[in-house]
Amino acid sequence: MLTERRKGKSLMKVLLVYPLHIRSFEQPLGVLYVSAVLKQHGHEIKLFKLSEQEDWNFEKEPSVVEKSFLDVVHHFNPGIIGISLLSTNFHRGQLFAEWVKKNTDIKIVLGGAGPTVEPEKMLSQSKADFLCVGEGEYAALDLVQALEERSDTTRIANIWSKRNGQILKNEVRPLVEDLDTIPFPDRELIRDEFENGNIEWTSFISSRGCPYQCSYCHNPYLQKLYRGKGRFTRIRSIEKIIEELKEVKSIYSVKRVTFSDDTFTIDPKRILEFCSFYAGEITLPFQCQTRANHVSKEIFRALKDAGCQEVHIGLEAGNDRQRNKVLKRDMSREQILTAISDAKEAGLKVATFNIIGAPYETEETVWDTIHLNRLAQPEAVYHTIFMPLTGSEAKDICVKEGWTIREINAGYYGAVFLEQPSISPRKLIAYQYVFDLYVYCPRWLYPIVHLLRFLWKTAPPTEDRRLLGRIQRTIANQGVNYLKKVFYLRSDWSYSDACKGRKKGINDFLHFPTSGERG
Ligand code: B12
Ligand code: SF4
Repeated sequence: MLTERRKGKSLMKVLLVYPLHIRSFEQPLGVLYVSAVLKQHGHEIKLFKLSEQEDWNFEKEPSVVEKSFLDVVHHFNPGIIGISLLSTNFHRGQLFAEWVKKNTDIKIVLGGAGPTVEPEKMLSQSKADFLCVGEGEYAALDLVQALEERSDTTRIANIWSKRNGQILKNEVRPLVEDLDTIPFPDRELIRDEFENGNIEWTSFISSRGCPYQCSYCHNPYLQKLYRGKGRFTRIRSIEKIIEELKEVKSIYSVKRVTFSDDTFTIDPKRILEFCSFYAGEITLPFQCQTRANHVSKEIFRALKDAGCQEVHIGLEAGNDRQRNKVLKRDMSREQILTAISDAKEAGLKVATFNIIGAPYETEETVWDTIHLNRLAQPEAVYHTIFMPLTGSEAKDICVKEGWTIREINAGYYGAVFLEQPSISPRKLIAYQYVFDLYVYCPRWLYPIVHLLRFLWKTAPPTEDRRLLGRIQRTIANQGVNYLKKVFYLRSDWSYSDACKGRKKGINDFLHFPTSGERG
């Protein structure tokens, strides 16, 4: 039976799918917010997510996930299945939808950052019936209720649908103006993750909508999508955030807190006030991310006094042209260096975010990024490979230039999705491999790091099991792991999942281009 009647209310069972493993440092709040609103209106929700093992092996053994997923579908018997996707895991969304439709005629809706920027592609190239563009809480509610009442589902704001092979589109509804009106994310769906100790850093979000224009990010796309639909940057009240923190702290075992806001210090006055409340009432260590032009010594001191341990700051590119003209970061080297030194002076650990392989990147500009990090000496450097995400201006540049863009079906650790003439995929992968060694090793060790980079650049793909290739990869791996151990011992860092991967062997992260593509 798809729907039940309870306390006079008609309930629909909704199975939400998160096609990844819940990470210990950041949880998928979007899907938990959707659940909270549906539950508030009486619907019954279950979450299907992957175990760490299933996530690692997904590409090799999807049938294992298929079986456990279909078991849940048969037992729970939902009226609709909602799949939360980023652009990177659309292929997983396609599989889940296929598994459902192979066995049942349950309706499927896709939602999340991926479907928001690529609705046409994701709806037409999957077996889903509906797709939610943008904020999903109330759109999902309207869809579920329309299905339940068997009323028209084709005119719901944000919801696109498919009928006879045609895609029926709808505009987005105004943004939720007062974020305080949305119930707290439904963390009951991931209670097991708290109980089994997987969640190291519990995620919260205190604002939505970043006002900046970075060319590689989806925010400028959202700004256009929501033009005329309300204030884009919205901030929750301090009272509500503190109330949520207290509630979560009282229910689950919370060790540390992550604020998933794009720019946590977007409103400097509010953040100072927030810090004083947090220090008095919450007293849990936390981390956040911000921009170098939205901080000051005073803010860093306040963050530190409130219990902040780490701040993540976007450095992104050392070369001024790359940073400001291509990536549109709108900030100077001086701003970045000052922010990092102020944060360190306040006693905070700093991690920088860096992108390599953005449009027009060359070896020289990669070195500019290494040098700026060497100057700044943050405690950690996250160095990811550029992804030409649909909806971003940076992807438009790549398309205009006629460069080859590959289907994005993995994260940006070791996978290259853009081929441009100024730097080859192999070179990029090799730079990413040793990037932090260049930042942290003394210069006299550079010849060894260059050698390791060369070995990695020319290493055969992992599938190549010939002895020589294996030896080459092993030397590169052992060398890099050894130097990282000596110069990059930051095991208590929040992005420990990435570090765990490093310990396992960097090969696990790499998607090698074929040998013909070497630079
Ligand atoms: C926390 C986070 C993560 C977490 C959790 C991911 C998640 N699904 O939430 C982790 C660590 C796993 C993660 C990983 C990555 N991330 Co991330 N991440 C974020 C971050 C900072 C916050 C997400 C969040 O909580 N947002 C707040 C909630 C309220 O918004 P939301 O998630 O979009 O959800 C709303 C709607 O999308 C919708 N919705 C969401 N799910 C569903 C489901 C249904 C059924 C419906 C109807 C609606 C719906 O309703 C929600 C409520 O309004 C965002 C930036 C941001 N501000 O969103 C980036 C972001 C989502 N990440 C991004 C990227 C690129 C990545 C990585 C690829 C990076 C990498 N490592 O390579 C990986 C992906 C790894 C992989 N294997 O696929 C991009 C995605 C762009 C895109 N086009 O897909 C973002 C938008 C950052 C950016 N500015 O570019 N990330
Ligand atoms: S500051 Fe960060 S979240 Fe904001 S537009 Fe730039 S990259 Fe996106």
